[in-house]
Amino acid sequence: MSNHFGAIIERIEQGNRFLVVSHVNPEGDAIGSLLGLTLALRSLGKDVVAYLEDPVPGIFEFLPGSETIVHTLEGEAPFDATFAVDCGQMNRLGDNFNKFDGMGSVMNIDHHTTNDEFGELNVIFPDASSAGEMIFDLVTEASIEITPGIATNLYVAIHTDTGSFRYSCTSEGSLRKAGVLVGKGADPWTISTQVYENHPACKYKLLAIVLATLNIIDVPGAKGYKIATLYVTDEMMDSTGADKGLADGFVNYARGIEGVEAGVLFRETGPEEYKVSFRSKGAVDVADVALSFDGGGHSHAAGCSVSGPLDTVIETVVTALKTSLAGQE
Ligand SMILES: [Mn+2]
Repeated sequence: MSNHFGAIIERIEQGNRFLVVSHVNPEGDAIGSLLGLTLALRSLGKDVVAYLEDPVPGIFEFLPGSETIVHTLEGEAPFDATFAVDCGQMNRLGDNFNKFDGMGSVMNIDHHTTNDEFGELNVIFPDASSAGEMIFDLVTEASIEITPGIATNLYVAIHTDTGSFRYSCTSEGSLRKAGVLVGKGADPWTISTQVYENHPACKYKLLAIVLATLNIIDVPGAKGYKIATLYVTDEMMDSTGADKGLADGFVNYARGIEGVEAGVLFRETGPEEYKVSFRSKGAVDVADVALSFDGGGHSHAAGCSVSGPLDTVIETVVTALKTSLAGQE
């Protein structure tokens, strides 16, 4: 057994009261890793608070332990240590969290290539498909028994971050670990029906409008690369009654088109403020492009925020992508 988590396991043994946190706009890996680690620490008799600044999306409310997640830390200090999972930068843990005093030393467990090592201890594996895989390794290394609750959370973390074992980050290890988790009580079909067959109707109404914004752009050069863009405005959200998180996966429709190397989704987040999500098939490292706009992520999936009128934002981002893709010629 490898020994990547030795220093963190030592802190677990020494401490008693822990805080576990993950990023704003939490998705499957953030919540599954947070809860997997929380339940594992609680199984050791530790006193653990699980915190997310933002609400848990409805499709993840079935996850064991989800009902114990808190969204305020008032009166909770102090902690012996805080575990940040699936989070590349401290500020992504949320403004309120960053104002919190009493978090103790920060243990940073993450798989984003753009992680800035904000913790006192940092275990960063960019090759891991998900933070969930890393929590699996931590739990295994610490000889903590994987209960059905832990298994369900870590399976969801791995399953969602690998795009149901389709993305380039899917490895022998991720499949093997998922298999172990199924053996420990994670039920693939129950989980799939909860996560993938359980969308609110307004999501499909929104998708229909968003797909109508599809624009496919040729990148000059011999390889014939294409970029596809989609956008979502507040007005589209309002007219369909959808809330902001529902559009997050739509960017994959842009990448899924024949000949398209990079898909981009622009989502209005404020007056002249857009969240930009990138997906690449591999010819362009979108983490690099996102980083040039102060964002981050992975080579095939990344994000950032850009201010300005929508047309200008799209043009600026597409130009950066074109430049990057032209450099691959
Ligand atoms: Mn992740």
